[in-house]
Amino acid sequence: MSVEVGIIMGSQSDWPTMREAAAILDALQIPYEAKIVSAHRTPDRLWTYGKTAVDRGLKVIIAGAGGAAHLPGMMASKTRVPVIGVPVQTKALSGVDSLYSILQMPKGYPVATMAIGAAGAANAGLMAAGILALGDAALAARLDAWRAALTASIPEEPKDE
Ligand code: RP5
Repeated sequence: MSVEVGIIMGSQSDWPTMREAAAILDALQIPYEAKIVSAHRTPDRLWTYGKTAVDRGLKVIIAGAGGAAHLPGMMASKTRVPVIGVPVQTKALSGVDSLYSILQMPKGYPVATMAIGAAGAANAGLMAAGILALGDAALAARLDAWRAALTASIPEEPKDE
């Protein structure tokens, strides 16, 4: 079976964040590919990735970038495969720049935008899992179990640490 989830990011420096999405996919036994695809530094790579996404069987693309984070939006403009955007935290503006760049898409080209940073990347993995689980009962069961385990791990009362 072909890989159904693509994780793309603008730079190697985004990987520590985007690896959180990969960790979720690993935990749920969802195959994925991870690629560096920069809207500004490798625009031809972005173009080809978007142009071939449907034919290659991708069902969800998770795209993370920081700063002038045009990667998720440009990918959404190039393919109808759903794009989940992850705003990577930046030094200069703490990722608010990334968030606004990804979130404020014009009508017609949506990007499902997550929270800034590691939590957003993990949630992108879970969102991708939820989408794929709509048509995959075994994955749905694994996702339900993952969620139940998280709930079970939360204590009822706080303790001194
Ligand atoms: C963006 O610029 C990347 O997504 C990254 O978050 C940011 C900084 O990239 P590097 O200068 O670390 O390669 O394109």
